[in-house]
Amino acid sequence: MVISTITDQISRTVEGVGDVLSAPFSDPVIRLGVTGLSRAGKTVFITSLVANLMNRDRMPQLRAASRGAIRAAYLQPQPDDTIPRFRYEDHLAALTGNDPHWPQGTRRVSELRLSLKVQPTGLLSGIQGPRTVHLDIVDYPGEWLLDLGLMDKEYAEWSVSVLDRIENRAEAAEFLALARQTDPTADLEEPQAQRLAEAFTGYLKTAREAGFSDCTPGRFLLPGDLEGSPVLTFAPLPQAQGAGRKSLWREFERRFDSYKRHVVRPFFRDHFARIDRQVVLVDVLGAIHAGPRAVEDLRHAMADILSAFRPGRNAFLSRLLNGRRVERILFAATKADHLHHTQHARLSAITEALLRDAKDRADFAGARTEAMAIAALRTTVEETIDHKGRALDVVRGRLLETGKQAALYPGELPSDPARLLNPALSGAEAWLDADYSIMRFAPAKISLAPGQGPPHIRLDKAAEFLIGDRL
Ligand SMILES: Nc1nc2c(ncn2[C@@H]2O[C@H](COP(=O)(O)OP(=O)(O)OP(=O)(O)O)[C@@H](O)[C@H]2O)c(=O)[nH]1
Ligand SMILES: [Mg+2]
Repeated sequence: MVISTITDQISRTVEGVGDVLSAPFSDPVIRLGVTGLSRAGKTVFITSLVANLMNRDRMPQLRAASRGAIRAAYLQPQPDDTIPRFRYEDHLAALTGNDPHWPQGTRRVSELRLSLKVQPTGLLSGIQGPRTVHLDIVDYPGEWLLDLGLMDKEYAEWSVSVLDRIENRAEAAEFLALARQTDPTADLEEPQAQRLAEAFTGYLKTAREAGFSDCTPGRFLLPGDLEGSPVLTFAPLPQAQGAGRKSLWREFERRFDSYKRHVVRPFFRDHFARIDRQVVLVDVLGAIHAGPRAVEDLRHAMADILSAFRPGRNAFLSRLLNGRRVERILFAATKADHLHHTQHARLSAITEALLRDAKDRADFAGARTEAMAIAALRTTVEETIDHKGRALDVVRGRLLETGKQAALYPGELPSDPARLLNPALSGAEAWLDADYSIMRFAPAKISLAPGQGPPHIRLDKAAEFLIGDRL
């Protein structure tokens, strides 16, 4: 009787220990942030990455996959109940269904948990069963990182710097005219506040379309649920002497603080500060195609975005991170399927050079960084055609607009990145000695064999860099 109680207790204790070890909270978690400017390719990247981690035949460069250590990969409920789930199934159906098309743009943060069952190799392989590693993927707009610059600023200081910067921009003429007519010391009238905010938002939109990257506050462009709320109803105003408590100026000052407290701070606290690994997607080809000004703007935008990975410079972020760091950052030039593979190394080199400034200034000590050219979803096949007696390496795909097949020769990228970056830096209007064209391809109709994910370029190499060491 006594003995059985004792053994009972022992077995229960052992069971208890086992429970703790295998309970979800003790499994290792990798939090992977996926960001980039609007249309950089975040949604397509996450969809294809997850599909290719679930069906791994196209992932030879992910070593855990090629040596067979990943036994299974499956979706699980994510850890954060209040963040929208990444709509993986919808996006995959869009990309790989009968009528393949690109997914819609995303306006909010979203999250997805993929769990991997991994069999340890080496010494432990004989003794240990498979363990579970959770990969929590967070999709967030790069534009939101730009708001970090607001955290260390007061409204007055922010207003002066914005008004200075946009003084000579044609896109800002309408807003500036309205701001000049406004008496900031007059009592707040909500319709007037709304007109100012609308004009300022209008400026931000056209400025972004014109290629300017300093378009903050970021949530004015992607308001989501906050659309129309007071926290987004303010604008920069000239410094006002003696603005009273009920004045427009004071109210805008209060709303600016509220924006920092209720919009910017929670994003950095709840999402950014928890990221272990980060991929920054950059549409370098798109910018090259748009011309030197777009390349220079992209360079600026990336420098601003990457300052978020340089916490030492920002008191707010340093406090928040408290010594924590992103361990690895991948800079990926997306949509490389527009180029024949013979040019991929040049695209990587240009990407690396484009970000060098930002990288050099950023103190990434402790974080490993790498640049590569990838395509999350390959829409083309390669061909060599005869063009006026010369062999030309092209890619062929289905055009988005007409559905017709077309061959694309996008132009030859220079082997020395400076040949692109210098004219961009010195304000050239057009490329002098070359022309870069681009076509928009639709996703190709594909039939996937069992075990295969969607076709891609170097997604496996990207995955190896981002998570390979933890599998
Ligand atoms: N050819 C090709 N085009 C791509 C690829 N990835 C993205 N694109 C193109 O880029 C567009 C934007 O891709 P998304 O993944 O929706 O970009 P996003 O960063 O999520 O965009 P937002 O959610 O609007 O910020 C797509 O509609 C495609 O036209 C790729 O691997 N190959
Ligand atoms: Mg998206």
